Amino acid sequence: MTKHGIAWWQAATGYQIYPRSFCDSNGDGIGDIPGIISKLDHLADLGVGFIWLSPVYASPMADNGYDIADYQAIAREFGTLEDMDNLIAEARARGIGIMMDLVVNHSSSDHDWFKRARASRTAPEHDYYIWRDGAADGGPPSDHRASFGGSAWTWEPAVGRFYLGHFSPGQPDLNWQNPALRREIYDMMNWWLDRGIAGFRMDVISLIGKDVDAGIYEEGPYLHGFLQEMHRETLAGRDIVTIGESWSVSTGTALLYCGRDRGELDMVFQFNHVTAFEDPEFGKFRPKPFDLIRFKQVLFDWQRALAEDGWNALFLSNHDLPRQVSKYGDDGRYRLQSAKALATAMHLMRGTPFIYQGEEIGMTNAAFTRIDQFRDVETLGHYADQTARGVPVADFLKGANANGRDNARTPMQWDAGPQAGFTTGTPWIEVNPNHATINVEADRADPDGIFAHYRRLIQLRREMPVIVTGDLHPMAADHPAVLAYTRTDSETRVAVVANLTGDPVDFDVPGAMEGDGICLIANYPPRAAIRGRITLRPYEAFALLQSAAP
Ligand code: TEU
Ligand code: CA
Repeated sequence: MTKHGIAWWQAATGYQIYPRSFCDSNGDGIGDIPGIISKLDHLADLGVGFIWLSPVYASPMADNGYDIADYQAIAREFGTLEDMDNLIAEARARGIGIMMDLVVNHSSSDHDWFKRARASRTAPEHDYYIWRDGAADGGPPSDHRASFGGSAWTWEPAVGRFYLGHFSPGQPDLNWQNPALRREIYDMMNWWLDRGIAGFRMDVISLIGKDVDAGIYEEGPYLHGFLQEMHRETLAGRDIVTIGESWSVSTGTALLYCGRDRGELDMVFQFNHVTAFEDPEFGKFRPKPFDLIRFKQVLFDWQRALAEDGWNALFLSNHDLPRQVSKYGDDGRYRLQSAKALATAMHLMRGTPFIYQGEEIGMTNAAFTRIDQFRDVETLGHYADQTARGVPVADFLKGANANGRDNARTPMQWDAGPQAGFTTGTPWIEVNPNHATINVEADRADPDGIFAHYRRLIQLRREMPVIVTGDLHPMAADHPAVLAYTRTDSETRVAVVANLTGDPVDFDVPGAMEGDGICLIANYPPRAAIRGRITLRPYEAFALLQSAAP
């Protein structure tokens, strides 16, 4: 990509499919690839440019596919390789690319590599994983905790060593120091790229450069060397898009991944706006109070950091995070208005927006009252850890409902019928009872629905270069209720204003965004001008196209 040219993925909007919960074609209660194909027209109507497909590879599903047993086979419950090829072709026929999820920090413990690795110290695959002797007392080599609870080290009697599972014992970490392993990964990536996929979303990519003996896991010393090698061996010269997921990347390190001359990735998924509101000790299961000023500061810092180089990914939701209308908006009285306000605020920033399935109709977090309603390895692991530490069950459940992953993984709500039209059988996790009113069919029938609003946002990005590449100027950074900014290029200015609270608020329009304008999008009757003091209605949001930049 050149500095002034626009790459296809910068003007496009991404859509994340979590296959298990999207659409079940055969009544086994599990979403599948033929189900996805049957819903491609919904996504084409929405206007998305590419789909980020969460993992569909062969897997025992300990972490719903983020534990891969065979990178070149499709999970039986999701379909076949032929189905996958059909999906790629059918999506392509609608102008939609398929971005695969690349999970190569770890494999499943069911992968053949690991089966051989754990059986013998002399198997070539033994060194594909990370083994250490026990401590002097026979315990684990370090006190490193697994992300999903318990020790990160698991004893393997057959080889008399511990292996590292940074997430869980079913997800042994791959040893990127081994060149033969790296070769296998690059060959596998090329095999997928040659099938016509549009790129990769790389799971927890900042972990691959770890230095275990130095206790460095995130953004370790080998990371960027490996990413550059990967780029040379697989990505270079292909018209694809890549995005690396990292829970540790900061504005200070982002350009190391996605700077234009780095030869690594196109974008990063960063989470600074999420971790800013987690408890330092109990993490996500004990949320900290939300603070809009801090939140805006994080988002605007990222806009500033990637203003000249690199590229932002814009999102509030995914399969690991709560539904955004429940977390940052109001999923009751102002569900419609707040879903649209959040979308307006995010989609008109500089970067590539990502929509998580169901977000386009304002799906909400499911509420669970018992631990046996949860399926997620993370929630169940932390439940065990935290209740053992004395956290009362009711307190844990409160945190799990606020920030647990399953609450956003309930089936896609297609219609008001039984099981929301997701399956004719029994879904793998309960359908949210509010599908009686919140569903695709009902929302799409409403010209003022959330779907129509998203479709308009996506179209604006496709049609207006200022939304893709215009400069972003934060406005009223200290306002406790309003998120506002302008986007400018030499010809145009777009003013974006969103009240992110459920109260009417007074807003003194900053001089740099005062003026008449053409309303591009709004969730209340359109305004034709903003100047002086205006009163915004609950969750009111709009964008005005104004005359040339000052
Ligand atoms: O998530 C990265 C990750 O670090 C998560 O554990 C995250 O901290 C947590 O889910 C926040 O709630 C990726 C995938 O997106 C996630 O689904 C996988 O479980 C994880 O990697 C392991 O592959
Ligand atoms: Ca199925």
